[in-house]
Amino acid sequence: MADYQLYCFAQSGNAYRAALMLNLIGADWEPKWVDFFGSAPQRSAEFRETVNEMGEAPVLVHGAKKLSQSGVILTYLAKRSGKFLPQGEDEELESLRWIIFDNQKVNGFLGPYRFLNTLAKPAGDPAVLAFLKGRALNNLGIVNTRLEKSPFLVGDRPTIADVSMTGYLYYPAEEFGFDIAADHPAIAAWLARMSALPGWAHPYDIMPGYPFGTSGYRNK
Ligand SMILES: N[C@@H](CCC(=O)N[C@@H](CS)C(=O)NCC(=O)O)C(=O)O
Repeated sequence: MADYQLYCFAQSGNAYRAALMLNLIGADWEPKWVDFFGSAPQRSAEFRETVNEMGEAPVLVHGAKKLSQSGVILTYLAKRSGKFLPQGEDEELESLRWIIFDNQKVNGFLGPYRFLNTLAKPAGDPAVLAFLKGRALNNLGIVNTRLEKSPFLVGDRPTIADVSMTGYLYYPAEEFGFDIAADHPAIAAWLARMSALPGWAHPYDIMPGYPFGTSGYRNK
């Protein structure tokens, strides 16, 4: 058995943060596919009792530990590996600040928007979609402005704040109906810097669930 198991699925940008981090630190890990849109185990009483009481993916299993919330998982892996770890109190607080902003207001809006736009049957209410898109674009603009000033969110080197922020940003533009990278040049340049890191991989290549409805991978 691998050192780490990750409950995840290919369409989840929330889970991608954890999968990407495991890859970037060179961890020995294996995915446990959550058939989120099919049998939906995350909704079962058993999942909530034995895996995650919050009924969410990702969940990282490491020995007897089960961790949920991608920000917690990233913090744990950074502390264990010493990689992508913010250094000192100022950096720690700054990194946490961007992780919370990301979870709530960047990928926190993009994820539900993409779900209602592409995956939900029937698609979401147009007024809800317009609200989520407006919020997401406003907040992507804030991230873009930040990345015009520094190569990574917390300065000159990548930290877990950057890993978190990648969440949904590598998924194809057609899944959103707008092109985040084309519309935000500083985000595009930062995404290129992140994808040049050793161990980087696309969500569809490292988490099962591609194509939609299967437990496969894109390039395997
Ligand atoms: N803030 C959480 C978000 C996790 C999350 O919402 N995951 C989705 C899958 S992409 C989920 O499991 N949703 C189930 C639900 O909200 O009931 C994190 O970063 O881990």
